[in-house]
Amino acid sequence: MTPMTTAGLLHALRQRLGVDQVLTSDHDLAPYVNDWRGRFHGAALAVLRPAATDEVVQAMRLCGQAGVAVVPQGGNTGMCGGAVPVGARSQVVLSLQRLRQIEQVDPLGNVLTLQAGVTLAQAQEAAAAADRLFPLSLAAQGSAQVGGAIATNAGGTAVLRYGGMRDLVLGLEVVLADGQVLDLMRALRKDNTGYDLRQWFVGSEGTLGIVTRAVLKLFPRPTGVATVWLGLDGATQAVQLLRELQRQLGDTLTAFEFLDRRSLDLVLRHATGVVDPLARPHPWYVLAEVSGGGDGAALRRALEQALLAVLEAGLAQDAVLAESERQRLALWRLREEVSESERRHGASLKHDVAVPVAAMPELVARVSATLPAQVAWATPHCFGHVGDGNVHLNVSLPPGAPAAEQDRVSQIVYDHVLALQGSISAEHGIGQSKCAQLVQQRGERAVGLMRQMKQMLDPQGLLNPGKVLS
Ligand code: FAD
Ligand code: 2HG
Ligand code: ZN
Repeated sequence: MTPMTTAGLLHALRQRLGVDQVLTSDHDLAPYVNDWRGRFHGAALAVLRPAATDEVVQAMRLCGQAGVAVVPQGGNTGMCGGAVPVGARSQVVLSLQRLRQIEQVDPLGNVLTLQAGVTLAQAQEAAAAADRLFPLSLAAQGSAQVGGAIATNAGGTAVLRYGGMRDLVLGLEVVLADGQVLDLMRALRKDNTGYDLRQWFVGSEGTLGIVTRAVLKLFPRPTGVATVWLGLDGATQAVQLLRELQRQLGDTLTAFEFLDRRSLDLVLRHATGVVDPLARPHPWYVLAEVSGGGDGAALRRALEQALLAVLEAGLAQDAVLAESERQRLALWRLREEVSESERRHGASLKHDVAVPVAAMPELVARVSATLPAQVAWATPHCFGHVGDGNVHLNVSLPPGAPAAEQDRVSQIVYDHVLALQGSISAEHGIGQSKCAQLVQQRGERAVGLMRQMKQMLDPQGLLNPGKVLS
């Protein structure tokens, strides 16, 4: 068969998807080929905007015939450049943004069936309208899509109680590289019929298939909530505080986030309408939340009692409880605005790392001591998810910081992480920015097996080349 020309491909795609859904002008392409931080810039032949699984199939088949690679894209909020094409202008971006139907909310089965382009916020709203909770929550939830969260195995602020995306996916529909549809759309809590193929695609960052639909777990919607902001002396106290609050409050403790003073300073400087809620500065802060059934009064009493004990024990130095929903949201903003404030401050190196929870203070201590000693400008600010051992050890870049020094900074962080049996990507994925570290992290044998999986599912290398496995 004669390979299809570029013009032939674009013509055929326009016939199948509609003229308006195949974008080619530089102006139209710009939001799809640059990431939100302005760190990754790509080029594309076109952006495709199918509206249904069948159109994704047609696009995949045509691109396969033409030998043109496809970069699946959700909300383009990813941190590792996974949704931005790499290389010459020879790939197409396939945006899932028009697959945005909530298909079914089943309150009895506690499941939500939807298309992949639904945003996390829309999924939460659909669940809430049926008096249920879809728990995955992160600051980009207004733009990040369910398909993107599945493809990155996203974490966020509710993992402590509800798990990450891998734990929340019951069923999936995936369009494979050859255009076949893999139907794994079950709503089963138990299913031991052979290998769990769903999990191959969760966290595969668009390199093994395109997620088009999903069945997600729902939970009872908490009716009561109480939120507290605490000032702490250090990371060691944060882990002790977590365990003590869990001991006293059990599973009602649904969030336990932390940030250091540097991170809070970024927010106070760059976000609007925010104030430091405590009278004096502290080296560390924790945002803790309890939630559950009832009107919240009992939860609040239990939290108040626990706070008295932890303040008495010196695990926290000061605390402020939210007195209203407005105050609760204001406390959350202090945590959720860190990434955006960091971006406004300028370019930064991101290190989304995890270690066993008890080792988190040691990691922070080692990195904070050694980094600035070895590279003068490299003082990290730390924030993240204590219960998951997941720290974001980000470093703001001075203008003109040499690339070699930037690489050295990341390598120093990663060496400490690996020495503590940790992970160089806790929740953001590998994308295009961490491919070089994958073998060091996972070892030749595991990465070799990943390559075999990729070869089996995508022998032509059509899906998101240059990501995860370089
Ligand atoms: P994109 O960025 O579009 O894509 C990400 C990857 O998934 C790419 O490799 C892409 O090819 C692939 N992909 C996208 N859709 C599909 C699909 N349907 N099928 C197959 N592959 C697909 N992440 C966290 O884990 N925790 C956080 O707390 C968190 N907080 C954030 C806060 C802010 C302010 C921002 C901007 C981002 C944050 N993120 C966080 C990162 C990001 O939001 C998540 O990784 C999210 O899951 C990405 O979703 P997306 O739809 O934007 O995916
Ligand atoms: C968070 O925890 C996100 O807020 C973003 O994972 C982290 O901006 C980052 O580095
Ligand atoms: Zn995070």
